[in-house]
Amino acid sequence: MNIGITVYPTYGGSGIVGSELGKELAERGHTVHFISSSLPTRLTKLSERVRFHQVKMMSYPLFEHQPYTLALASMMAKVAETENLDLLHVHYAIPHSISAILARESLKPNHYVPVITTLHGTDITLVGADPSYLPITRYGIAQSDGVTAISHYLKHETEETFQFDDIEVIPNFVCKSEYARHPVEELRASLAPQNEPLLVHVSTLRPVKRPVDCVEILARVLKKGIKTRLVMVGDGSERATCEQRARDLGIFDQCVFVGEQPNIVEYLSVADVLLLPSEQESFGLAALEAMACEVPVVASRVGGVPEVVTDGETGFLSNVGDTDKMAEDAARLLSDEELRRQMGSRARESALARYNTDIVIPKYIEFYEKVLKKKSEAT
Ligand code: GMT
Repeated sequence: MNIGITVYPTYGGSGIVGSELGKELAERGHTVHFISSSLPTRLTKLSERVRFHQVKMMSYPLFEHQPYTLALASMMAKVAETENLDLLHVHYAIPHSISAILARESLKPNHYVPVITTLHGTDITLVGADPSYLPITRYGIAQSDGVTAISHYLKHETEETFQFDDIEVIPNFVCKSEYARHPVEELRASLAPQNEPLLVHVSTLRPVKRPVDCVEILARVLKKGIKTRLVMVGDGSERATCEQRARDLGIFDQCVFVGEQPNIVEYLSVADVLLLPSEQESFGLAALEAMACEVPVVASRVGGVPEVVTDGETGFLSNVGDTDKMAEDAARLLSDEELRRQMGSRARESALARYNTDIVIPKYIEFYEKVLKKKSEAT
């Protein structure tokens, strides 16, 4: 198949999922055309089967805001026509579905390019549900030729908010060879000079991830007499607040803020516990990636997280903001190596049994075929 994929190139899990999906599809013999404002961060290698088409935007004094949705639609239509795309698959509904629908309609009746939308989370629960975007998000979903959601939770939320239920749940995935714990002694020595156990948090450090809770958890674990350090991977608006809170609590020296990192697996390979205290999480890709690297997860019981992390088996779940309980769980894991090892190995087992690429990528291919078949039968 000839597949067009659009993602947010620089920010968040939906871009990672779309990019990794493209790479996996190319490995299975499909040709993937990424259509985006810049090269998606995980897309380091382009090839004959993985191509990139940059959306260009003309600036004009009249435009207070540049109309990216339209520029994206134009590029999608151009690529669909010149590369004879079989379908357009967009990740995150706003505004990608709308652009794709415009592109599809602009090419009719010469070429019908079906639009598949994958819902990732805040495109439904936060941004899409806001009155300023709700009607157009509903339109984008309803007019798509196929819709998938990354968790049962998100499917349910979409049904509730948009009264739309024709949604296939296709979860996020990990590649078992890429996401595996491997020895990274040098990194461990630099992050834990006295061989302290490490709490690790990986996110875009936005308010919805509640990264400040990680600092609160660290303070409570230290109070219990467990020497540990906190590694914060990623960057975002809350970084300064986290740093300030750590200074206020007098534990700044026990924190390492490493910013955005290209090789997350290395940081997961040194982690003893992953902290994910999010306010909202439709899936929790960071939890899945940690689990694949044998890291037990201490997370909030929100959204799709309980579908990924089994409380008491592969990690521990708590109510949002309950940093006392999260600290208790983290301390329990840090002070019991056998428990940590058992939970870590169960975590990898559980991640690979349900979310390995060999299981999930074929689901996307089957879904594409189903949508294409439905369209060809209708014409
Ligand atoms: O967090 C967002 O605002 C959007 C999105 C993203 O691009 O990171 O996150 C969602 O998609 C991820 C990948 O499918 C999921 O793992 C996250 O749980 C989900 N975030 C939320 O629902 C807050």
